[in-house]
Amino acid sequence: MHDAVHRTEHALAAGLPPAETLPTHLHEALRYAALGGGKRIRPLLCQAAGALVDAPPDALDATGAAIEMVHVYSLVHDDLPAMDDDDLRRGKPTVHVAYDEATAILVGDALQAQAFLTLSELPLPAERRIALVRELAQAAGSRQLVGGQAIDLQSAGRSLSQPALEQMHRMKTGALIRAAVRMGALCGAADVPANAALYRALDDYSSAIGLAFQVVDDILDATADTATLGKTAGKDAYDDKPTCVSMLGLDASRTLARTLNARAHAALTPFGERAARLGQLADLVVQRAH
Ligand code: GRG
Repeated sequence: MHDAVHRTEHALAAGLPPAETLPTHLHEALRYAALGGGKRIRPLLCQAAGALVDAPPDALDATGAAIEMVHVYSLVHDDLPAMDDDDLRRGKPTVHVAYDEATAILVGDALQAQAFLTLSELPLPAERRIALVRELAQAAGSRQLVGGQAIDLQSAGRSLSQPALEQMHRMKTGALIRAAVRMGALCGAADVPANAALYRALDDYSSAIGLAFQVVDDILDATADTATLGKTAGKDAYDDKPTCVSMLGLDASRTLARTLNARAHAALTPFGERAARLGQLADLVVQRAH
């Protein structure tokens, strides 16, 4: 995993415009946002799913970097005063604090465009590149990531039913996680109908860990301190946001995270040892909350 994180870091550093490229202020901020931080869970998932189908490692590295670019853009925009208004992310000042608001908006815009440019230039056949672009565009769009964020912003101070909360999390957090897993597989097994069982199992896996990821994020927001998280702790309660912890309580949330982990592992059973890395990633997500 350490090696995979290193490869992602390298692919991101190589895939982003150098800080000396005009406008230097923007590119400096862009690299500040994207490099040297974060758990890189989505690229790790992409690489682990790709390993299952013997996808070419260089394509997986660049694909993981593209997914991370979309993720970082979403974090930079989420931290803006118009959204979550946060001043700490990955243990350092958020982009609008370190630079300014306009720069943070532009950093997000540029990262999103760079992600799709990266996919369009992958060392893969054209139809595979189109399938990857489509997958990421669907996950990042208004029916998934952006839509989930819109619902989240509307729901502050309101109560949501448990299915509505779950739906929001599937859109806001789960969609990009699902895309990361599917895109890793697409790098090696492009024919989805011919590999229907594989994609069904991977979707079951990512649906479980996508939700577990959010449950754990809610638990950590309620239990960990700011220094450990690298972002402001206790923000959900402060913003009066409905979360898994506020609805179910801490113990039931921890039990749910463990149940979802078991579900993720069950989905991987048909692949045996070949899916060991995906299994370890599910454990990594859930163990953070204990
Ligand atoms: C602005 C379009 C738009 C979307 C924002 C990312 C996001 C959607 C909101 C952030 C708030 C939040 C707590 C989301 C749920 C879980 C999540 C995405 C956490 C951050 O991801 P990690 O834990 O972060 O993988 P690192 O820093 O490790 O990459």
